[in-house]
Amino acid sequence: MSNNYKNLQNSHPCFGGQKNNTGRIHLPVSPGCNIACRFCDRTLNDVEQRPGVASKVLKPEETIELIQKALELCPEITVAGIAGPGDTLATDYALDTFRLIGKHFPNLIKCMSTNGLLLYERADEIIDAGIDSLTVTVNAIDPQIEAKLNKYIIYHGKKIEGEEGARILIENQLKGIEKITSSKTVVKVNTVLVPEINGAHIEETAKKMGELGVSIYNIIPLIPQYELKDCREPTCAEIDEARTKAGKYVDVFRHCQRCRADAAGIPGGKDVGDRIYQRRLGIKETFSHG
Ligand code: CLF
Ligand code: SF4
Repeated sequence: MSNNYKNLQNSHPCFGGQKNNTGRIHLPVSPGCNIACRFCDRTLNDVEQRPGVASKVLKPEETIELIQKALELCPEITVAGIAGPGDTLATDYALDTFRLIGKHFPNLIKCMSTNGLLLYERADEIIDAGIDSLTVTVNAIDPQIEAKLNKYIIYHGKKIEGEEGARILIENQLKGIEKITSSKTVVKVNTVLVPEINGAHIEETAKKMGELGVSIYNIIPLIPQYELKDCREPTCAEIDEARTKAGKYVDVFRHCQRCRADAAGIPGGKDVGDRIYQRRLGIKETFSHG
């Protein structure tokens, strides 16, 4: 186990640090996404508590004051995370924000989340920006299965649908993960569990992630919506079974709160989001962790 992962297990709420009551602030600086998950309803709003939902996209320089305020209201916050509302690598705003955070709050853990389409080609920038923890959402490693979860990708300006798009996405995710795990940045992988689609594929995915050096694996139950609105949400027993199977190959995170892209506070505990993001608006597109 790397030292960096060991440190995060005490200080990062999504890497084991939840036992120490640590918190995070999400900064919704990334507009627009470059893939089309079939369960993702990209609407910004202020009502729902789920990944990908955020209220208002911020400019990188606007985040500094907000972080300051969040730390005053919730000193337990140890992590500044960016998980949407769009993909963090589809634009430069997330990396620009992390560079600013590194200057202003050198002690905060920098946590970034991506769908991984551009991970391989941008891996060096992530490492150079000093990202401490990176989450990649990998919902399948088989293009046939992935195509049932993702409609298309927009790759270097080209829309590529179905299995062909899924194959490119998976290839870039796996190559990108391998590159990052060989650096100081600790990698977590998230998988959205859709029992009818990837339920029987979790073990194979987890095994691959273990082989690639991923530190921790998070299985997130589907929130049925958009094109997958008729799929059912996994039962507690199914989630538990998937986590147990995955646990044979890689550490498993079991406390995910399916946070919004503008969450602030202690996941599942103290919530200061409303006091930080006073203008939670219902506009435009969104994204996140998946
Ligand atoms: Fe945020 Fe995600 Fe970093 Fe955590 S959330 S960017 S890794 S600081 Fe955590 Fe929230 Fe689950 Fe995400 S509980 S949705 S896993
Ligand atoms: Fe993009 Fe995330 Fe939505 Fe998938 S879940 S389409 S990666 S915003």
